[in-house]
Amino acid sequence: MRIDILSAVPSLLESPFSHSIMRRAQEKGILEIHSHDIRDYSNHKQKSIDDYQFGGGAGMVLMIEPIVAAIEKLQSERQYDEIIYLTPDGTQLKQSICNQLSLKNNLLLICGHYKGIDQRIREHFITMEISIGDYVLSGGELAAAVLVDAIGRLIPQVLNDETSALFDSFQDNLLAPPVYTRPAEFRGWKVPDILLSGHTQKIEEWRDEQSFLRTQARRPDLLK
Ligand code: 6GU
Repeated sequence: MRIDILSAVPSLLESPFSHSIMRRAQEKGILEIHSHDIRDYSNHKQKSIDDYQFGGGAGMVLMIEPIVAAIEKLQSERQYDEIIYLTPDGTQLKQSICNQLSLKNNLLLICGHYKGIDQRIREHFITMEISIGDYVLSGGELAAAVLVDAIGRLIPQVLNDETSALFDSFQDNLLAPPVYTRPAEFRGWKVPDILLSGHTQKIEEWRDEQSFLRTQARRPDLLK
């Protein structure tokens, strides 16, 4: 999979993909991430990319020309399955959306800033609008990083058997069960006996039960 990200602050996107699973996915050649600076597509002398909004009001708006120039340059090089705008008024991200997007070959993500991007870009180029939750971030970059991480780890061969996404919280609408590691006792706090028993079948049943109880207690909405 190849993911292109258009941003006014591309340096915000460096670290999130340079470690751990995202880094290994890129080293293995399974995932390619390319960030692009909107400013590189500005025709202005001062390389400006934002302007005051028509009708008045506080806050700048990212202008249409540099973003469209960037989108069309990238589109001339490959066909995108989706062009996704990260915005707090988008569809709220869920695991099911991540699962679907992990099957695509080429995604283009657009990060907003300030008051957002000119509405005409949304109407004529964007195919999906995604929010990562009901709160406002100062820009779409951190949301893009969340989306890329959530999608990237689902691409076949990115995770191995041990880290398999099949056991994640949400993958079957259940939260993950509690986990423990050594020592088996710390300050008198013991790991549940069942996990030390070696009974694979019983352990699996215990985990399923814990998943259910945890979901019932914390996220009853998922069980409906
Ligand atoms: Cl995608 N962008 C911004 N700026 N804020 C957000 C968001 C996105 N999702 C939740 N809050």
